[in-house]
Amino acid sequence: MTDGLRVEIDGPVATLTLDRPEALNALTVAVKVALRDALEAIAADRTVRAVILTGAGRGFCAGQDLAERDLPDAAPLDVELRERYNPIIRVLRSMGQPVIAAVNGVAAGAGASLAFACDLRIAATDARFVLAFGRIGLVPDSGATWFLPRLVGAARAAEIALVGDPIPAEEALRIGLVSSVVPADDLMTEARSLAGLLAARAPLALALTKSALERAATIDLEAALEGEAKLQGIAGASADHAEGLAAFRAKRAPRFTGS
Ligand code: LHQ
Repeated sequence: MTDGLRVEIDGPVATLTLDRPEALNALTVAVKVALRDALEAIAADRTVRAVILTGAGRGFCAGQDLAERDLPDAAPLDVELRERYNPIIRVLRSMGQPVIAAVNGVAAGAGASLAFACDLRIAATDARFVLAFGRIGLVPDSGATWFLPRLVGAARAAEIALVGDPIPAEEALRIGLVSSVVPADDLMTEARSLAGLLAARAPLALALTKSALERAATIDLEAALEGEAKLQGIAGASADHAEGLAAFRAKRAPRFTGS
């Protein structure tokens, strides 16, 4: 437990819980630093194979802690983004392990961006996404303008970002923003089950797949085809690929080691 963030490692699955329920887990400097440190440590930990990000209480994350913005030593917004938010988004995207956002309640402002930056999102029935930036005269940040069009298409992204109406969980499911919606009481069971499934996959192949998907967003088909060939060369030479083939032939479950 550090400064509003709970870190639990259970075998190959790490669960990060934003833990300031009284403020809907709004992000203070301490939480942002703790989250970045925890993600960087997990990224370097080969024993962790899947990550869950969730929130304590009735909210997922209400974005920037607005009370902290009133403090005399609060950094200018652009500095705060460059120094505290953007590094979190970068590590979420670059770490090899898949990250699941278990969106237990409202995800607003940079809290929504955090969920968008995860690889997979599952939501509780009463979760909602709020692009709250415009309501306080700000622009979407922490990757929201990059992730949204890629997740839901340009037209829907413009509607969400400009109009800013809350998106309830069922609507988020319909437009592809989340991959499933489950009753609140089942959310963590579902998240752990999905994490367990991912943790049983070949870690190197998952990491390479993440990097291929990331790169594909900014390159043409020719470059994507060549990039896939290069990554497949790496995956194909791995012990996990040999193990996967052996397990298939022996009709047994594979035991991947990440090498
Ligand atoms: C909060 C917050 C909050 C503190 C609820 N802070 N206490 C990056 C760079 C640097 C600076 C600028 O920003 C950014 C990116 C951003 O994230 S900008 C967007 C910042 N976030 C917002 O504008 C969201 C503000 N919150 C809301 O609009 C509502 O609270 C939502 C829609 C999230 C939830 O509404 P309700 O379910 O009705 O809950 P509530 O409003 O009653 O909030 C519950 C408590 O949480 C309440 O405290 P209280 O002591 O009255 O019970 C709120 O003050 C507190 N809280 N958000 N961001």
